[in-house]
Amino acid sequence: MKLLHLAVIALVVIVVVAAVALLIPQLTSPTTPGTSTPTTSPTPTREYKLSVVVGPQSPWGQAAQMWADEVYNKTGGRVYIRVYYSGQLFAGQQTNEFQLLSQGVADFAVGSVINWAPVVKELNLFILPFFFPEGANKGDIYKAVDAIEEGEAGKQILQILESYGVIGLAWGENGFRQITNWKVPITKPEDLAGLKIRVVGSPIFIDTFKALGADPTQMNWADALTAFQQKVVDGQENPINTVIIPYKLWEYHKYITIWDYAIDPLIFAVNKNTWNSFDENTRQIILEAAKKAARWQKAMARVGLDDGTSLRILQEEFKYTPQITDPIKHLQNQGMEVVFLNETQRNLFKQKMHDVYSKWVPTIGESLVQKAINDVKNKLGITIQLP
Ligand code: X2X
Repeated sequence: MKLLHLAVIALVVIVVVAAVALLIPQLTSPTTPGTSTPTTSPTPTREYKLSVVVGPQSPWGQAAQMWADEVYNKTGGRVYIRVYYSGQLFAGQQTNEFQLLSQGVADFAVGSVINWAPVVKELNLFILPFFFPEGANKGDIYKAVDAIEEGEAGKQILQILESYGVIGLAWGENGFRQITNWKVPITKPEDLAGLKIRVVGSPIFIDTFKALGADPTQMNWADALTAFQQKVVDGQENPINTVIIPYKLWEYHKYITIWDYAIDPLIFAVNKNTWNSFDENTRQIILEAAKKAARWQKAMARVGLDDGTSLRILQEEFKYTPQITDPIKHLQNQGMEVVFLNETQRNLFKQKMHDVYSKWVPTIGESLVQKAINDVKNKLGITIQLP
């Protein structure tokens, strides 16, 4: 009798464990805007890994999950992509992400070009300091980014990625990078003198900040918040909607200067072998899902900072209104002092960039830089002047 009891208990335990194991993929794949919970029962053949540097509090991380959810839903659960947030796949060393993707350790990534730029030198195009023109109208600078991504320069960049075994499916955006610090409002290059600034691992940042008289130090994002907290560094630079707000940087820094000095596009990408392993129909689903998530994500990165286009995209196409639609006001409400640079002030910074351009334009490739200049000229009629 005792034995029978034990057998029944063991059976119950086995059934419960099996049920929980089956449920786990759904539980760890939260629904993001624009997606719904899968209706078909999942039969994933294996787990695909997607790498992202930030956490789920950023629209960058949320879009990665949105992409994964959409693929899962549209393939009826056949393709299950697990999002590894906050650099889990590369143990916090964010400049390693591209290699892991190109080797297939990660199958997918929503990656920042900045983190990939140490490997793919051409990607430094986007971080050429003060390259992107403000233009005459609010939002022109964003149109210049689109012109390059959709133009000849963008096409060449995607071909270059492919030669490394990485297929770029859609362009998202971390955003224009703005500088924050706890010490002084920055209105002119001299204000940066001696300020310790945390920068990302691409060497162009070191050259740029040294040329401005600052004291740059490379650090992974995984270690940055502690460094801000302990004032190991005085400042940092990152985009407002995707990093500064989600990570509440006002808790460390009082001052922010909107100087749009570098753009950080994201690329929704897949390892080439992984891509080739899918049939045509599945590839189409993955591509469409990437485009949709990237469109939502790019609008989230720009909302309240462009000419109103992004808010319209979110509301009309996605039936989604973000919690914060006026990010600048939000920063001010949190106690930040926001400095805007006019064109003359911005030019004072740009004029200091001569040596950075002499070194980096040849590294990126003169012809690619020229293609980007032409893309902007052809689309917007704006002529980019190099320092
Ligand atoms: O590390 C950064 O500053 C971040 C989060 O913006 C990137 O991954 C480039």
